[in-house]
Amino acid sequence: MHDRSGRVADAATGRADGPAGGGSGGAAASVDRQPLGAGAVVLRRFAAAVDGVLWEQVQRIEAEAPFRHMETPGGFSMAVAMTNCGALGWVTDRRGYRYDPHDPLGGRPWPPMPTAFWSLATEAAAAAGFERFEPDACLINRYAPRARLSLHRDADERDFAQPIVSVSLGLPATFLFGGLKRSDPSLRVPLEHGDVVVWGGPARMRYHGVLALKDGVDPLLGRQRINLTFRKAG
Ligand code: MD3
Ligand code: FE
Repeated sequence: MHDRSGRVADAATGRADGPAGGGSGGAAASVDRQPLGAGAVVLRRFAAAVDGVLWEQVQRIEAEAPFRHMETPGGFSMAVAMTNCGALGWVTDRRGYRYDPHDPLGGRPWPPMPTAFWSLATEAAAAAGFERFEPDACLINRYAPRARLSLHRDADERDFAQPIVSVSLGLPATFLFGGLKRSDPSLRVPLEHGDVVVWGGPARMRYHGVLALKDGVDPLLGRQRINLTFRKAG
């Protein structure tokens, strides 16, 4: 499989070029591809080479659009703190879940999606076989120790044929990958700093969540986990 920059993903060896190795010349770092059932693939450490830029950009975004604990329609405060960048941002409040072009805190547009975010997300999608992914929303989740995300589906986007790309930074987490029904058993998947997962096709509507974060200290991010999820929402 080739993308525009001529990078190659080798289905036989299960190795693909990482984002730092794209383009002409230069030694391409490779990353592991681990299929997670139909439609989902873990690209181990795919974002590790650009972690410094990603973390720097998260802090820039946070200065403009701070992390906040949003309220669910049922009146609970989410354990995970969230912000967004890109044309659309995912929000929840007493009125429900939706994508909004404006940050409800202050009413301004969400910060633009940094080019480093866009490149990483589209390269990861291409490595998983989605060549035309054009994300317009990036939800940024921040987990402090003990924060968890209960089992849910992502169903507020317009086109479920579009994949979702997720990037894990900081402390490791255990991801729960369920089935199409809430009661289906779930697979436990460890996700570490730099891991990227592409969820598409039959995996797109599966229930998923994150177990309570274990305390620890990440060398770059400290006592937290950040997850970037890229979506084509509009
Ligand atoms: C599987 N975030 O923001 S990313 C979310 O680690 C969310 O913060 C988790 O679930 C996190 O909605 C998990 C992985 C993920 C994202 C979307 C999916 C897995 C998915 C959509 C469908 C299936
Ligand atoms: Fe989700």
